Amino acid sequence: MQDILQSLGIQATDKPLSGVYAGGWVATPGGETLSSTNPATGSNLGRVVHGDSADYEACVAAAQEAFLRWRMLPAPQRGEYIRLCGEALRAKKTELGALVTMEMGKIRAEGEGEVQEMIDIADFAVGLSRQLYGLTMHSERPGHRMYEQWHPIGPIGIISAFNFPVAVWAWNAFLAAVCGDTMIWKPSEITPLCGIAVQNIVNEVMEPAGFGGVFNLCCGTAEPVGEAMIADRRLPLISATGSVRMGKRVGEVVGGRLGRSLLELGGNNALLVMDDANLDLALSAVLFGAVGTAGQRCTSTRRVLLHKDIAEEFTTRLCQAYKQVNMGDPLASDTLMGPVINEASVNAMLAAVAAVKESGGEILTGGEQATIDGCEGGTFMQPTIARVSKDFHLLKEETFAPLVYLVTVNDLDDAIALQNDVPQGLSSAVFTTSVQSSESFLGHAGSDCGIANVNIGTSGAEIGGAFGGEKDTGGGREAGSDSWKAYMRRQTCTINYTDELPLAQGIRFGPA
Ligand code: UN1
Repeated sequence: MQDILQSLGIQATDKPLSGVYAGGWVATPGGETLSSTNPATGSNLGRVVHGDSADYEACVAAAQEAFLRWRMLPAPQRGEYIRLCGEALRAKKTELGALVTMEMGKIRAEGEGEVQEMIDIADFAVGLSRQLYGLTMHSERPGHRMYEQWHPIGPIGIISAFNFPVAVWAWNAFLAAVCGDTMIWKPSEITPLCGIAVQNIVNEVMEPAGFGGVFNLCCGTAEPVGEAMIADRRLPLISATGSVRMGKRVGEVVGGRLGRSLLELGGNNALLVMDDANLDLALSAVLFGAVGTAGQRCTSTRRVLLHKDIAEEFTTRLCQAYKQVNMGDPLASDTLMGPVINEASVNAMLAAVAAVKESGGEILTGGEQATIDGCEGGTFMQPTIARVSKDFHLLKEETFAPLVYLVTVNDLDDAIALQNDVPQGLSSAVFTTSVQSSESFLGHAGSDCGIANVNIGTSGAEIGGAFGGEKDTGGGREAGSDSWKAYMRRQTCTINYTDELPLAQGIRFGPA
């Protein structure tokens, strides 16, 4: 473990680490010192000193200064730096993946998968750096040309969550960087070491070129860091990932200053299994979607809506599959599910399990806290299947844990209505071999989510598509497609190359 930390520039000393990078590491930040804990063992991975208001100001100053130079580089040259960041990540994929596992608790394959997602978005951003296209329009006036162009928007703020402690930063940071923005990152206070390690990796590329201030880091809690960021008019865009409660606060404060926010909040993702589905596929998808990352993805499968004709068979097979799930130390190669992040998550899940029982629902498997040999201090919850009725109140809430609800439905319309009848709108999936059913699910009266899949689970999206959701999920789109537009400002330009000054709409103005 010490080797891994050391290779990521995290020295094993008694001295706490600086959690603030403002164009250079701040030797002694002024905020509190917090420990980072391994959720699988309860052991302390290291201590990190948070930023205070003065450190935050230093980050803004660094980002502002770097912005003036960075925005003047041609975008493909900015892309070249991001290509090198992708290369640096490739060289550290195993180590950074292992740190994600140690600090967040997801298994090795998923930790490395997360770093792969960073590499993928770096590659995407490199290509994008030559494709920041604007449109041209035909002017209604003779001798006039009209077009739109995209400019860097300024230093931006990125607030990320514990469950994807490195990838979600990269989705934002690498796109923003090729777009010409600089940034300040506030990682989750639960996963500061991942933030420090990523900062060290990109520093290898950016510092020698004098561009250290493009990516800045300010570890901290809502006060003083998060609240300062969202209220700060110098940051025209705040991209935030996390709970609906947090997102509402960000949206309110950023909206109050007419800034732009990009919100990626909670999901409550349903997977529909129709009577004509390939049940083997559906089974694997539910397993990965509900058990993967111990149910702590915003895209995790929370509700499985089963057509009445296959409900019993599918339920039996799913329960059997759950019994095979090897829960344990996420660093071990044969583990399929690690711990949940902390005691609060354990308690939230136990409360949901109790509510299932109270409502007359059944816990078909799991439902309890678990102790793992060699990981006695860890926060483990058994992967759990609950069978509930359509009106169970927690079907409308996101419990961020390995708990999936099974509900029986009559037909596709019934399933679509139930799936949409929640406040959240992130991801959704239908398993069917019928064109009518899949097209209905994808049609205007189908899924109301930002992501709608057919014969693919709710989680594990590729970076090439726009990622995000509707309703309480916040409406933002990150990663692929044209999500880059959020990180730039659009300018419409009209050029007159005649000696006349005709007005639009044919208006004549002036002395007759
Ligand atoms: C998240 O949980 O915040 O689609 C992001 C997925 C991953 C990203 C999840 N690519 O499951």
